[in-house]
Amino acid sequence: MKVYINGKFYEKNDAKISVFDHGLLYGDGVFEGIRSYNRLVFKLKEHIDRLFESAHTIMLEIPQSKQELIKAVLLTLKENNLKDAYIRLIVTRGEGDLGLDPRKCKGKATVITIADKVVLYPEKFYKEGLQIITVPTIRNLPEALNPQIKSLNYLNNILAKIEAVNVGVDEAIMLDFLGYVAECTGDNIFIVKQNHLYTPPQCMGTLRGITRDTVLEIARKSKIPVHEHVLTRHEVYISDECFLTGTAAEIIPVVKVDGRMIGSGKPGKLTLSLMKKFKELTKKEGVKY
Ligand code: PXG
Repeated sequence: MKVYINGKFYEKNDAKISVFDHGLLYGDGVFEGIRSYNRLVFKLKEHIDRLFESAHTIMLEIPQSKQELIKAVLLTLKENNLKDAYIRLIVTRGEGDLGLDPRKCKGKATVITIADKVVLYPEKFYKEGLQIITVPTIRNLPEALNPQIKSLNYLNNILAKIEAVNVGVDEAIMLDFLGYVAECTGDNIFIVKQNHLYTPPQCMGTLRGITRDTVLEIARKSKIPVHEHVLTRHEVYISDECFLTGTAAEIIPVVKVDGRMIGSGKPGKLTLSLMKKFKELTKKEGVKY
């Protein structure tokens, strides 16, 4: 495997950055997770735009232009001869000293692109649905660390993941600071009630996921009424269908939440139809390499 670091390719074992990099010392940096399907990179522009937005807010100057980063992603995929891949784009503050002051990082930001194969969940869960729970750790407050910033500081979500894994569950619902459903640790959440689609609004401690936006777009085109609306756990429990969305997970049905069966306990009709439409879209849309 070849890894791109600051304009050069390195073999996996030689792909190294400094222990003084503030990405490691403080989680000071931003990232994106991107997917390609059959040599087409899905929603590449949207991911690059979001990376630059995250960087803008944390005042991190990305040394390459958007076009150059797009090139780096495509080149990494070609170098690794990957047809279907998961691409991790990472930009850290770069090498500094042991103080957290970003001004101590005198050089340029570190830009890393890794491309690999990924299977997040076994096929069984896509067919039978996932069981999830609500965990005690809440999503970051927007005024503390805004969830819109895809920063290298994912401890908030990792704590929630640990709480789920501790009781033998693979994914967790995180509530926002008011106790409403925000999202899962690496996925957005949707419910279906009487053929209407609901998902929490992005302002309440929820990442505006690119897969989330794609699903909303597909639903609107299919004339399914969609609502970006605050959701309580009760509304999730009594929903007809529930599913999660994310670049890595794509669309995955949920059949049990906090021990409550969702709908019939099987992946719902609308969920299955959105999964199918999403798959079709990934086959025809994207940047070729
Ligand atoms: N919510 C959170 C908190 C995320 O981190 C999503 C939703 C889905 O967004 P997209 O744009 O992908 O539809 C994410 C992003 C991984 C991994 O390796 C995945 C994400 C984040 C961190 C790691 O599985 N997903």
